[in-house]
Amino acid sequence: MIPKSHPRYESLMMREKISEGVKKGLVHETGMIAHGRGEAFDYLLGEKTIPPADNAAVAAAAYLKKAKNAVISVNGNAAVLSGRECIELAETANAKIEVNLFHRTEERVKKLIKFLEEAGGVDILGREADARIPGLEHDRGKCSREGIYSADVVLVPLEDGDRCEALKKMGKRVVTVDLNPLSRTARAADVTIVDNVVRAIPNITKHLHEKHDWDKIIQNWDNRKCLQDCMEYISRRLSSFYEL
Ligand code: PTJ
Repeated sequence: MIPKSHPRYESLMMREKISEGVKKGLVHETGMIAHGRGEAFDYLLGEKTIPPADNAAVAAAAYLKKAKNAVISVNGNAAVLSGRECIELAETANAKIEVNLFHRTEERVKKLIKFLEEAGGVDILGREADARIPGLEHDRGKCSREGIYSADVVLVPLEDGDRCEALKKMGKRVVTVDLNPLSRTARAADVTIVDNVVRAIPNITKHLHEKHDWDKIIQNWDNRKCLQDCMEYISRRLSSFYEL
């Protein structure tokens, strides 16, 4: 048991959740590697929501607010780290949730749907897999016609670059949460929140409750500039590290 007083309590608890998730068959084993990469980038950010990531969370809220059929795509890592928060976001944004996996097995889809239902989710999509994302081979292209296939806005936390690009080619607006500002997903998405899912998802929900000129936010949104701001933040933080 990790004591709450441990200086790295939050980070260690996330590791525990991922590790438990693997044991329960919710998280794919490579999810641990993905998490480790994320952790390294989180360390560079100072494990907090940096200002450009907060701006991106407002832009994400704007896209969700204006969507006609928004879908939150949940994979193994996102479910165990922020399943409850994804459900709250879906309720606030009037969005659907679809379990959609990179390493898809029917068994893991079923387990994850059950996990999300136990956390309070209703009508979770993903089991049916009655449509395909064009251009993606094998099972990772499978999706729900009622969900991702027909969505206009898709929120895909911790996504792989290929799928993000394929969703863009389908004409969708893609919002992602990725701690790595250099990733292909980060660069291909319309809105990239360079933050940990555990902070980013509730942050979008918080912003959805605020009053904003949503159209203007979308009109003025520049994702490349946001990624550049994230890189500059990290560079400034690193170059002044021993002066702090
Ligand atoms: O559950 P599945 O089968 O859908 O598989 C999920 C993983 C994550 C294994 C799969 O999508 C994958 O391999 O993803 P990648 O290509 O490793 O990309 C994951 C990205 O998410 C990387 O850029 C990580 O830096 C980032 N990341 C990892 N943990 C977090 C994160 N971003 C935000 N919050 C995190 N906690």
